[in-house]
Amino acid sequence: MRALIVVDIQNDFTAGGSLAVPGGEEIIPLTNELQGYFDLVVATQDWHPKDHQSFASNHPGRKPFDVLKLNDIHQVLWPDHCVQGTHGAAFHDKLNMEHVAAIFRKGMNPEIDSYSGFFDNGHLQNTGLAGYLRDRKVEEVFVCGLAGDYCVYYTAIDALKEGFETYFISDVTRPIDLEGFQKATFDVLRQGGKVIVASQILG
Ligand code: VGL
Ligand code: ZN
Repeated sequence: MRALIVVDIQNDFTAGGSLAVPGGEEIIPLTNELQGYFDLVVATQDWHPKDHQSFASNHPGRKPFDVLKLNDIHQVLWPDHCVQGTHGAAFHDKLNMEHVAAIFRKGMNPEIDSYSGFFDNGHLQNTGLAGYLRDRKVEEVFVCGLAGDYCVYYTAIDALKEGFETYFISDVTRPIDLEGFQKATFDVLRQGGKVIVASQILG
């Protein structure tokens, strides 16, 4: 079975959002089209409480994109984004959610960030995604969404660690930082994943 994991296509990561990824909304038409080619489609949703420690606003004197150690883990500080129940946290209106079988929310623990759809950044707690995919006999996972150098990248790496054959769809994502994205795709390859483009699936 083949699953598509649609990562964090939410208002705050697209045009007009508080942490808008350049061109983020451009990937929505292909994301919608791809869904028809999979046995299973799941989505992840960044879903933070207001007091989340990844927000610069919760560290007086710090500003967005500063870096610090949070409980011993490297942490980029972000603008407030994807706050639970807000418009910014909702999926983009143009994203087709009709065929999405399950939504895995992440980033709820205020003390730790969670880029991957599988685990928090300390690998302390899992979201249930790996077990869900295994229950449905998924062996191959394909990842797309936002942002390519953060949540999509970490989701792909954890998929590999969990033993799934993993495909990173490089033209159905956009990064926050281009250099980080190049590193991310090399790392996916190095760890045994495949980097592909949508046309290889759509035919
Ligand atoms: C993300 C930064 C902070 C992402 C989430 O979805 O890539 N990036 N939270
Ligand atoms: Zn976040």
